[in-house]
Formats: sequence, C-alpha cells, structure tokens
Amino acid sequence: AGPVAVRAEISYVMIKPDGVQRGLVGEIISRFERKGFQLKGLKLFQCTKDIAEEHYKDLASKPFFPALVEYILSGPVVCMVWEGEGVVKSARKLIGATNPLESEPGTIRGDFAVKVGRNVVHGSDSVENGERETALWFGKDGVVAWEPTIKPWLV
Ligand code: RTP
Repeated sequence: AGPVAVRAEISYVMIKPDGVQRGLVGEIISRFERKGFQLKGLKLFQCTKDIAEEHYKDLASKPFFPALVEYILSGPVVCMVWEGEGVVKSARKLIGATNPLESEPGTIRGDFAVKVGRNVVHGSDSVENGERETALWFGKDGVVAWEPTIKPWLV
C-alpha cells in the first residue's frame, strides 16, 4: 500500500457577536493570516438556536448555558476554518485564555476583552472538534480546497 494521504489540520474559529459589533473582524482575520495559516472557509452568519446548542452541547449542564446561547444568537457571527500545521493548539494560543482577565496581552482576548461572557472569539479545543465544528457550521459545501501557489516561507 502507498502512503496514506493525511488531511491537513483545521480549526473552526468564530468571531462572536461582540467581535462583529465592535468592528474587530479585520483585526482578528489579520492575526491568523499573518501567523501563516490558510483560510479555507469564511462566512457572516446569523446562527440558529439548534446550531448554537449543538456547538456548545458539552456545556449544556452549566448554569451559564442559556446566557451563552443567547449571546451567540444576539447578532451575526463570522465563521472561519483555518488550516495549517498545529493550527488547533496555535489558534487557542492566539486567542488566549477563556477568561479575558487571565489572557496574556498580545492574545486576541488579552488585547480586546474583559468579560468571560463577551470574549470575542472561539477556537476549537481539539483536532476532533475542529472537524466536528467545521461540519456543523459549514456542512459539506462551505469549505474551499485550495493551496497557496507560492509558500516557501511556510516550509
Ligand atoms: P470557546 O469554546 O468559546 O472557544 O471558549 P473556551 O473553549 O475558551 O471556553 P469553554 O469553557 O468551552 O466555554 C465556552 C464559552 O462559554 C462562555 N463561558 N461563560 N462563567 C461563565 O459565564 C462562562 N464560562 C464560559 C464563554 O463565552 C466561553 O468562551
């Protein structure tokens, strides 16, 4: 048997309604671009309760779950798929700790947020969830397969 083709790692990253309302979309996309990851999916989206609840189903028993779903539904979000080596862990580092008061300066939450319930951005917490969340938010058709034509600075 020949070599097995390994699909590149992807993370589902989402700018939450507060990030959109505050005009941080360009800033956040720019940080992922400059890092060297590749944008494979992008849309502005008013999400439904079903998708928000499915996305956060692991938190369904938490007391803040209804407020979290209401927050995600409160306005459009920007859904993104970023691809690259180690992107899941790296995206979490770029985003910063869940509670923005604990996030380091230089991270997105460290630079732009104060409250855990308004922490601007989401990033998948595992490779498996990167795939699961991408399927949930983009379905089969939303993600674009493309490769940069020149990438010596990435290899
Ligand atoms: P995310 O999924 O949004 O990237 O956040 P995360 O992994 O850093 O944090 P997680 O524990 O999965 O929590 C998901 C989101 O729930 C909201 N949250 N509110 N005490 C609270 O009010 C509270 N704790 C968490 C945040 O929006 C968090 O990002």
